[in-house]
Amino acid sequence: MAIFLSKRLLRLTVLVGICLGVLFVMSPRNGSEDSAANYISNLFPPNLDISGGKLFNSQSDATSEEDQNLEDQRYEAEEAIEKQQQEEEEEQAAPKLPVPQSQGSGETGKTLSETVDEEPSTELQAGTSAQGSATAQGGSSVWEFMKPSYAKKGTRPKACFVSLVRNEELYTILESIEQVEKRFNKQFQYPWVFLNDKEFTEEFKTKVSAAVSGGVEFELIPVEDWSYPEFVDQEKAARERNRMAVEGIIYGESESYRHMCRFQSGFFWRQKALEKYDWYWRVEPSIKLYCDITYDLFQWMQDNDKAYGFTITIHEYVRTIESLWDTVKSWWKKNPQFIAKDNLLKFISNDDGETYNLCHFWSNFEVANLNLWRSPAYQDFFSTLDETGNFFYERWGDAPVHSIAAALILPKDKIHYFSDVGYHHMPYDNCPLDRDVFKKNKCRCDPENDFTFHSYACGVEYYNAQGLVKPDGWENYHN
Ligand SMILES: Nc1nc2c(ncn2[C@@H]2O[C@H](COP(=O)(O)OP(=O)(O)OP(=O)(O)O)[C@@H](O)[C@H]2O)c(=O)[nH]1
Ligand SMILES: [Mg+2]
Repeated sequence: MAIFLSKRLLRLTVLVGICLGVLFVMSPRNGSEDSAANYISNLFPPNLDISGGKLFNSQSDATSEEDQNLEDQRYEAEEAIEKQQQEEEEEQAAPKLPVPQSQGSGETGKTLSETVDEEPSTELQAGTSAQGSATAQGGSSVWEFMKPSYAKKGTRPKACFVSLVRNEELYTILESIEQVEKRFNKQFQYPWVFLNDKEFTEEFKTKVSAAVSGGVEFELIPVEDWSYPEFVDQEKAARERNRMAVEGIIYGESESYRHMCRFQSGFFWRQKALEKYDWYWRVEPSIKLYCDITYDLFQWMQDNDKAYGFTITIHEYVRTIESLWDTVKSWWKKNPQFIAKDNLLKFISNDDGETYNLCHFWSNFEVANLNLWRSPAYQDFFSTLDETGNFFYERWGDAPVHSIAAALILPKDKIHYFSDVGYHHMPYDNCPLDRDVFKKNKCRCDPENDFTFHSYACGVEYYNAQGLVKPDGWENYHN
């Protein structure tokens, strides 16, 4: 075996020597030793091993012709691998998003809706939802999926308030309940659902039950909906939290805040207590309702084919969502069938999707249809986001997650701004600017404090994206 190996080694050494000699003769005359070496190495694929050791097959009697064949095959295989790697890298690179024609930038010349039109419509799996009320019968859009929950216009919708809350927030949630009951729910008596990652105390349940006018349920969140998925590296998550704490990022150090944001993004709508409902209104501790709400918001949403309603818009802290938009873009590229025709992209991007402008609906107030989040499109969107682990490594908030999804997967006319709902969550107000609404609904807020057109809010982006006429004097608020 040793003799066989050394004979072959000798043959190869001679062969390599001849080749190197020829190459040296062909190399540039005025080059240094380095340039000659570069010239030679550039003739080979970068990852080809020319050391010789691996060219031997010590288990066979292969002739030099067979050696050559093996070498050729190996070369071809390496080329194929390289080509595949290159294709994969191109695939993963941030996609160029379609540019609406109305912008006239002339890049790809395609609007999102055109992309959707051209794409063969991908049949969605029929989803299950509240007592079968939104079982999709096919169709590629989220709206198709949600439509069954709009079938009974003019009737009372299956709706509830939902509050994720801690036992220690008993008195601040009681303040919120009092506001909502006084200004709205005493007329309508919609039920409340309270969710907690810890068991609610008896005191909490007793005092809250006494404060609400309709039914009430208290539900413990299953531990798997409020814990680390196995693919998250918890040590890395802890390191990133420490880094954010040092940088002074709000809630940067908080582990529970991250669980909360992930839960509100991907799990609240899966809770058992919500299965029987199509609609929810999210209520947080210490909020205020400044005006009477004299009509049924849920039924209005249902009867007017709305899916997502909000009161305040705001910009996100960029440090908390650094890689979110790239993740969204690659999801978008892979799933054009989920992007709504006539979506609200302009609200969340000033450059046709190239970058995120940080605008979002402030999710501490939401009146929305649960089937939006139950839809295959949103579930796919959430899973894609979740798999990055960045709810934990960064600090992705449920507000940008909900808002980006709603802006992309819903037609824009399904999204509604409740300009008439006076609302406060520390430190911002939505205070009706319309004098008649203000008077009729007995508002108790200072219109001067209305946040809608403030430069840190995104009211301007929203009105522009929806093609709405801004109220007279809005510029005075834009500071
Ligand atoms: N059960 C439970 N609820 C939580 C936890 N953290 C936050 N929440 C609730 O989740 C909602 C959002 O949390 P907040 O602390 O208000 O977050 P935020 O609105 O971004 O921040 P603030 O400006 O401080 O209000 C609130 O309804 C909280 O009561 C938690 O660890 N457990
Ligand atoms: Mg809050």
